[in-house]
Amino acid sequence: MEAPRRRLVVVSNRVPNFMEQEAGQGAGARQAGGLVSALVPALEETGGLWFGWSGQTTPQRSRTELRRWTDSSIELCMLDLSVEEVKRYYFGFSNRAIWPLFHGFPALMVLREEEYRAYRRVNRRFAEALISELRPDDDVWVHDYHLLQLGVELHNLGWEGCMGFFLHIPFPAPEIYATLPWARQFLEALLSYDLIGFHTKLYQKNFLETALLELGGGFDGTYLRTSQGVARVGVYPIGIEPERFWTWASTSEGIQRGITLRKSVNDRHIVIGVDRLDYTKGIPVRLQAFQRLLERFPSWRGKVCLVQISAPSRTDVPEYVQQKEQVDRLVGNINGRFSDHDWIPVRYLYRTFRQEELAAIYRVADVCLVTPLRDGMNLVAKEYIASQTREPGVLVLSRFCGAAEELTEALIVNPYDIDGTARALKEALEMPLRQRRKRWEALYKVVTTSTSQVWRNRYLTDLHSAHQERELRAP
Ligand code: ADQ
Repeated sequence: MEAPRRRLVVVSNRVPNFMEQEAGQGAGARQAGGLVSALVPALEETGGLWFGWSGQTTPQRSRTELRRWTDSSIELCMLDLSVEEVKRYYFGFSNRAIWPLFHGFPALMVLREEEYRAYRRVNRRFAEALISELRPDDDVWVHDYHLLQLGVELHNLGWEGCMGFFLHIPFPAPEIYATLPWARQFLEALLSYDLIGFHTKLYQKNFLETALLELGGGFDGTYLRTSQGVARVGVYPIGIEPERFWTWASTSEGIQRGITLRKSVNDRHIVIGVDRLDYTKGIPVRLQAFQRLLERFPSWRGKVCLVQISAPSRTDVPEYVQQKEQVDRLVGNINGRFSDHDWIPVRYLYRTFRQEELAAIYRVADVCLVTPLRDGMNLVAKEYIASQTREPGVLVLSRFCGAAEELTEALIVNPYDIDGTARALKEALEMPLRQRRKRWEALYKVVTTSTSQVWRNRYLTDLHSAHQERELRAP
């Protein structure tokens, strides 16, 4: 069903880097991430606005002057943050408190009151800067964990229009969430949105259980009603634009790139891993599982290469520095132990690729090994499936990512179980074509049905009806 055409205002921590790409600085950089390609078509349809941090910093907090960039259909509107704000709100509270907590790693959570206060202040600054840009019939769609409190701040400034929130990361189980000292404030803040969206039923269930425990009230299957407010709560698994990946992988350039990669490993089997270098993505356990394959099944020695592509991420955060050191060490150990004069088992590329390049690499990979310890959705799994042909490879997928709720025909593994993952990897490498094709056809159907377009249209349709309901209920 097509959503009605009102102006869409997307708010996220960062705006897409269209300006850099336009200036040619984006050469070699990622052109469009999952979120950008999911939302840009909707913004283009309605002449939309994307609002967020510019990525620029000022030495001190200064008067907010918005930066603007526009093309024929999309407007970017950005604010700068001070060095201190970025340190406390972004690297601090967002990425060292909420990120580990929501991914179920409370022991990695670094809690500092001044960082929480900075988080609140920056959410307020976003609201103050955004409110003057809004028109009464805009649809405001706020994205992700950096801006959980933006809705309540907009509300305090008098915004009564349509406003939804989507969480791209998991929502943790109630007993884990309860370790956050400001647990209640965040729940109350979320209730100012008309619609709260999650990737999976599990995250929705975790949120509802938490909210009902903490705030009381009830859920009727659509609306959560508590003494603190009412919000619609729903499940919207994000998808990709599958035809883009298929097309990229099929261009002559893509095919050539695939041939070059295959030749470079002397036609050996290729296992691919692609992620941001993040401790939630399970890169060390993936390397260990690959090592276990070589240990336990020696006939695979010399016959398979793991190509691990890791995009640098949050390199200023200590946990990410440690993760990189661990990955570097593991790659070195495996290669030192198993390499032969004509074979290096792990090829490790620590950089960003363009999505066209990734599509070509996905196409020639015999196995895609996706092993997050916890991941909101994981788009790489869907991109891999979209890039395959009638001679498809096999997806080995962690049960702890959102994608596992939909991609049930993948070989599902518990990434903590290194032996089990190594066995699944062997099974994937040895799977006969008929079985690969059967699994892939089922997965391809999911990926081409549950696309990014379906995701945003379903979300926006529900957002409108949630807002209309709220208006009807208003005194
Ligand atoms: P991410 O944690 O960034 O997103 P993911 O869903 O895997 O994770 O998306 C990563 C995107 O970056 C993919 O489009 C992938 O192609 C791209 N990418 C990864 N490594 C790359 C590299 N080396 N070079 C270039 N591109 C690379 C968050 C949540 C996820 C959720 C998404 C969308 O953490 O769980 O799926 O948002 O909601």
